[in-house]
Amino acid sequence: MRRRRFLALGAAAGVAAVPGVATATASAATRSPRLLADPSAAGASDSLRDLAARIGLRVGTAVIPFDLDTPAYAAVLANQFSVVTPGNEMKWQVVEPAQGQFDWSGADRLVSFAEQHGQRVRGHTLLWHNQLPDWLTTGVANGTISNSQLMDLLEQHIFTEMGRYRGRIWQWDVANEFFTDSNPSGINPNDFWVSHLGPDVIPRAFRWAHQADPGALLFYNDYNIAGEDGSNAKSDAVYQWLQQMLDQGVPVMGVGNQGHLDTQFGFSGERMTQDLQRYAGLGLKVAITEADVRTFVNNATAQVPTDNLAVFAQPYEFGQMMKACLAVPACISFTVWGFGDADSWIPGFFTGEGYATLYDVNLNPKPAFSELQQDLRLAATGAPRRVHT
Ligand code: 9MR
Repeated sequence: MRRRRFLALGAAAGVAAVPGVATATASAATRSPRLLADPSAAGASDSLRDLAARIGLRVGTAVIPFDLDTPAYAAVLANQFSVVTPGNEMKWQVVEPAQGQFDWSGADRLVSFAEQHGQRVRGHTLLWHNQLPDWLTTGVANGTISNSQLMDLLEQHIFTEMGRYRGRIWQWDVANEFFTDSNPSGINPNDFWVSHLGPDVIPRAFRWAHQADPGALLFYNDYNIAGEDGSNAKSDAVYQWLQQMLDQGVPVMGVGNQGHLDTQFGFSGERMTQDLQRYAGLGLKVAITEADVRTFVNNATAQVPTDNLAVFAQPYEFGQMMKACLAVPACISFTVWGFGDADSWIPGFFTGEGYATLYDVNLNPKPAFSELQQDLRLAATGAPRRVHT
């Protein structure tokens, strides 16, 4: 009963069910920025999105909707990418800053940009310990929100947000970052949600999400779960948990490996391939969801690497991630976490680091861009045959 009420609330907010996949293949007339950069006779340009399209892959990026006001930013976004993820604008803290008061402005803007440019949307994220609204965390801390009310609020949140965008989101990151970084790894008992509601909150969220938008691909998303840590313990734990979830009929449909790398740490592209393949072996889709590769830089403004070798290591690691995705047919999207160094979250979070994206601070493509383009070109067309005479 309660579920129906929440669905009705979504409808009352004026949100009709729109077939999202259909809108994602918008007509040529609505894709004009791309057509300007897509003049070849074959109808396929050298953009990341067009090369990837030839093998059924989508290339995405996190977006800051405010940046759409900058024409150069909007042009790169439209020309190069076929999936968008709101970096922050679908998080609970942003969409419901005061209880019962909603701000969908950033998310709406991004979804409509995507639909106008033949892009799909990755929704991010419904169940996470971070970027929760103050009214929620304060209420839980001071006891005015009980655990059972917290569960109801989560259910309502999922139905409200997914109901609003029902049919227009390709993949949803339903649950984000629940596993510990220890060896062995497991669901973090100290996580905000798990400590209050127990680990069963995660499968519950997936079941609600499936009811709220039955057409959306529902993802579990985390970092260091495909080749990034030496032990692979976190990947093992996530894999076992996914097996359990699927055995219980929980509608988990995909695994997102974030792909936040740093040139100072080891990383195995081969292991990433194996881990993605292993998830795919469970019948799941896989995706790289937040790729970036950071390194030490001179300062946060110019973001010039301090180590000469970093300009080789950075594109190499991007290329290794792309090759892992390309090798696994179930890998349906490769998303970077912002495409320009000026917009990246890295300098604000990692002292002394930056240079983490595909474009420099002036929005010029870097070697990492060429690396991905070359990988995609080879994947799309194959190497030309040798001529021996
Ligand atoms: O890019 C996001 C940044 O603007 C926020 O300040 C930050 C808050 O934690 O979250 C960033 O995005 C995160 C994503 O939602 C989940 N994986 C890690 C990302 C980087 O922190």
